[in-house]
Amino acid sequence: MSLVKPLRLLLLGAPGSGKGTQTSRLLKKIPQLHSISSGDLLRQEVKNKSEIGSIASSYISQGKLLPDDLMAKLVVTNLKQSGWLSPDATWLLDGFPRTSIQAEILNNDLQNYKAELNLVVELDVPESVILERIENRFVHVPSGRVYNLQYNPPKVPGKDDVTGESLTKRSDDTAEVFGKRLQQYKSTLAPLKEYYANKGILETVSGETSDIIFPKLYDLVKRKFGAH
Ligand code: G5P
Ligand code: MG
Repeated sequence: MSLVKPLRLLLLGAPGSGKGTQTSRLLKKIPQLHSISSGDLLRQEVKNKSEIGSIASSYISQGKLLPDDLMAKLVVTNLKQSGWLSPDATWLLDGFPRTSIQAEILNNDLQNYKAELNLVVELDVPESVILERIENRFVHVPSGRVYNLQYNPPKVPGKDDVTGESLTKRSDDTAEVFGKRLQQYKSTLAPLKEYYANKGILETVSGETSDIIFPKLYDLVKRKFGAH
């Protein structure tokens, strides 16, 4: 699909709701789309043993959110370095902003470039199906590609389909940390949704599986931004 106007999309959703999965599918369908996942950025920092990485690893393994200003700086710097702070750029954010303070900081920065978010989609997936998904998740940290042993297993066990490099488990993909992440998500969601509802750009798509959600998400983007 080609878009008739720039799309700047935020995907909201509980841990394991399929933000990364939907991002990969959209990237395949919309050639001009780019994406940034705040969690992937942090995991790369941890892997590279950077200063931010050493701060991030303890927050992540405890299922706690990093400070708002640090997250905003990390993501906005990345947008800038990628050359996407322009009114013509089309991109999506996965996992940031996830507090209303982060949303305000981001909005102030994007306003300076006339590149504010113009669509926010909440992925609404029943809690009951999520835990099993992440207990079976393996990730390829350099690319952010995700696998699930049942749902989308790698072609060669333990290896990334594209690079052949080893897959790893996330430190926060345990039942205990998942519980904390879910609580955290619920406690910040209402003000965040209100922030974007007030801007008139909030939509929700619901479903038990990513296969049910994707066509709804794709149709929504097509209806609002697409040519064909
Ligand atoms: P992240 O990395 O942003 P979460 O917790 O928001 O992490 P997560 O876990 O990455 O979100 P997801 O991307 O929504 O989940 O889900 P996914 O990876 O696509 O799918 C989950 C699994 O299910 C995969 O194995 C996939 O293959 C499988 N799957 C998908 N669809 C289906 C299906 O239909 N059926 C089945 N059976 N399986 C399916 O954040 C991590 C941490 O980083 C910090 C925090 O510490 C956070 O906890 N952080 C931030 N801190 C502060 N502010 C921010 N903005 C921060 N962003 C990150
Ligand atoms: Mg993810």
